[in-house]
Amino acid sequence: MPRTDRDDGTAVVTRTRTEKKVEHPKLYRVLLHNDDYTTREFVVWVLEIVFHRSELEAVQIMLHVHNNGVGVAGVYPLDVAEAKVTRVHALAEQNEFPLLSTMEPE
Ligand code: TYC
Repeated sequence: MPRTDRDDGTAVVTRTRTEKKVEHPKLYRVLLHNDDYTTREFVVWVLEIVFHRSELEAVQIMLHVHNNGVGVAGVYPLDVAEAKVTRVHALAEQNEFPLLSTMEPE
């Protein structure tokens, strides 16, 4: 650290900031939407497999979506969130359910 000694015996020490502030990647909420056709069991399974939720969390999130129309499955950086939405749609299509997933900035 640069140091300037003064004649009076005191000194000034200056520090330059070398590190940038930590950058927080923008996060996105991945949402599940309610519908009348997808089974509760399938939504719980998707929450366990795609979003790594415990069975209890998965049931709670599924019921929240069922009762409120929409709910948060998880919060992720952009690329991860996009991959989850794509995976939900692929699994829904394979199983012939209309389950909808979208994302929004946190
Ligand atoms: N409403 C569906 C039913 O009663 C269950 C459901 C819950 C569907 C959540 C989609 O994202 C969803 N079978």
